[in-house]
Amino acid sequence: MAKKSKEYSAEKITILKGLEAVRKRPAMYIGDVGKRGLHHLVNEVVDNSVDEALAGHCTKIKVNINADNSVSVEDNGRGIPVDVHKEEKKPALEVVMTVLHAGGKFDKGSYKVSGGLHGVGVSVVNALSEWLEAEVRREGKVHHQRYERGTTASKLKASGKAKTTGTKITFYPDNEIFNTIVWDYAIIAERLRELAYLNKELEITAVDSREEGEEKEEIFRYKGGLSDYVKFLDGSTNALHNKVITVYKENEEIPVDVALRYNDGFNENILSFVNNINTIEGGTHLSGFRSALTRAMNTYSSKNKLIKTTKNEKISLSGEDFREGLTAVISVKVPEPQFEGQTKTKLGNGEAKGLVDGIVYEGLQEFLEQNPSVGKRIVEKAVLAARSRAAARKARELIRRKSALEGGSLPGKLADCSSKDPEMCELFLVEGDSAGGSAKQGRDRRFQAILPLRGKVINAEKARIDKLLSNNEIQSIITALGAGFGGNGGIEEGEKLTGAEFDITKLRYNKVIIMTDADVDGSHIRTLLLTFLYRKMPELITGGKVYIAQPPFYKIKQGKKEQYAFDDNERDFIMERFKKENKTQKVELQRYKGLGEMNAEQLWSTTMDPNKRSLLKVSVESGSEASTLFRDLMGSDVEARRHFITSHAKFVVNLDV
Ligand code: 0RA
Repeated sequence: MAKKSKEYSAEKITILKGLEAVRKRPAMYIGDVGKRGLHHLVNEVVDNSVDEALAGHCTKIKVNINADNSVSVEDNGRGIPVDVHKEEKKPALEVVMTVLHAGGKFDKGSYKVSGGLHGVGVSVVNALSEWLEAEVRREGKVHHQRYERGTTASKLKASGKAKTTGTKITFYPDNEIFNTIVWDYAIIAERLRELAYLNKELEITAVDSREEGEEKEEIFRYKGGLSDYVKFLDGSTNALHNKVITVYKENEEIPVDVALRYNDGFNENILSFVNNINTIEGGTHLSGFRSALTRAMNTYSSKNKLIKTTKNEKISLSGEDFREGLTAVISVKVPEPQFEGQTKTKLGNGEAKGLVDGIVYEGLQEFLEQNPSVGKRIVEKAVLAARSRAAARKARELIRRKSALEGGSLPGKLADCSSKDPEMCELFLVEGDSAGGSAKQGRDRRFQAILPLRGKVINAEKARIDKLLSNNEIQSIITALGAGFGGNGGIEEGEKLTGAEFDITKLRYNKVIIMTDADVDGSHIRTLLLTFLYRKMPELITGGKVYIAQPPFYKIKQGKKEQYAFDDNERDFIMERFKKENKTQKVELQRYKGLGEMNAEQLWSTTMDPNKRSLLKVSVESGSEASTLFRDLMGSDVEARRHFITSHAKFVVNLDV
């Protein structure tokens, strides 16, 4: 009996072979079938050309969003081989395009990517395209082949004469697969810019030809590489020293490329990359960098006796102090990267830590010896940071004592939930006391906690840590969350745990939901909250714990019938329908300007009820985008802020909520 059922089930299992599997479960290969997955197609094709560049055979890549909404990626590499593949008895090009993972067979043994969603192969793009055309210039001829939904649609044809070599892939994303096939030029250009900074030999052109007469073209070429990248990231902040510090060295087949500079601000802005992929969650290369920085700076300052200790003040500089106002980019190339973590963007290779540490330590020492005045300025800044940290410690102690006085460790304004299981619980950060009141009444108190925020939230981009901590709203948020704050994603070996770092395992809620009015003030407060969370509790955002509530914009009413609309399209749609259903009765439209205009029941059913609401999840796709975004938004550069405000819609998109 048992045997029989086993046989039965074995028969039932269909093994999906090749590209059919990709079309059945696209998300497994590209993450999702929304906007993000769509744009991933372009990255995938571009990555192949970048690989060709890394192998030393390609200097130019051009990406064009064509008028017909297809995308072309063209390079001047050697061209994908077109000779007949022995095992498959088909042209190599056709194998690469139609066989899953066949790309690996051409492995050049160099820095290919094998983790995350990158490196799934161009055949995946082919499978998810209504059509794809490959054009290869090679061996004096132009070779051409067409595919449709992953299958071969024409034989490989050679025609004409080619004086140069290269590959051009043009594809049209499949409407049957994706929720949207509308390209966002900014998303594509941003990644291409990043790639150009990371590969200074490479010239990348981005073109948008969709609007006749309004074609856009940008050429990304940065001869300074990471050094230019640091200047870009710094924008108009005031540099502590003009020259960007750079370190470059290759040991044991792992090239390590680092650039850094200090500004007079208070934030740490370190981007790290492995094989051109932004390692948002960091990893061993980042740990190596940090520990080298702390060690090199401390060694330098004690060797040159730069710290004066008095009777009243003993100063010891920690890693955190040396990262205040630091902008840095770290790029390593690892032959076989292991990616770990929630989003597979954390480097796991143990050997990278010591390697990066050694190279960076040596490079920094050399720089400091040659530029003593810069070294002195950096140490002086770190001393100020250490002093402010000491002040922050006092402020923290004050918070602790204050909450003890108030009879518990939680803020008085917090209406906590009854469940003590963080996995189940959510915290709503609500703008204003009146909406806070409705939320408290309307919530499901078993698992929903409400923290009303009254005053303005302080701008974390412009305040030092001690100042931040003296802000009431910030204090309440930190105590309610219960996981501390500060630190920047981990402690280095040999660095002391001060008990002050953010520890996500202590978090009292699994979701932190920002609920603000749908007006200018509301979006300002939301941005301030996100800025604070991004700067002081980044793991909360990278860990996918932060959400934005979406209250409705409109209520449409006809007699007793009422329905809510979350955007203008939906409003029009509902109004049309109501008018059709009942031609005589008046349709009333109410626009909600604030959460306060809803009563408790309405707020619950439209915005808080997990079965009905829709939340936007805040995530950070590209570290550089996020930090320049927050800098422009919250920093003191008025021009940048004006620019940001005029393109405000992009914000939500960028955060990929
Ligand atoms: C493997 C071998 C050779 C070229 C390529 C891969 C190649 C792949 C892509 C993908 C996009 N652009 C590309 N350019 C080149 C050729 C090896 C040889 O000529 O000896």
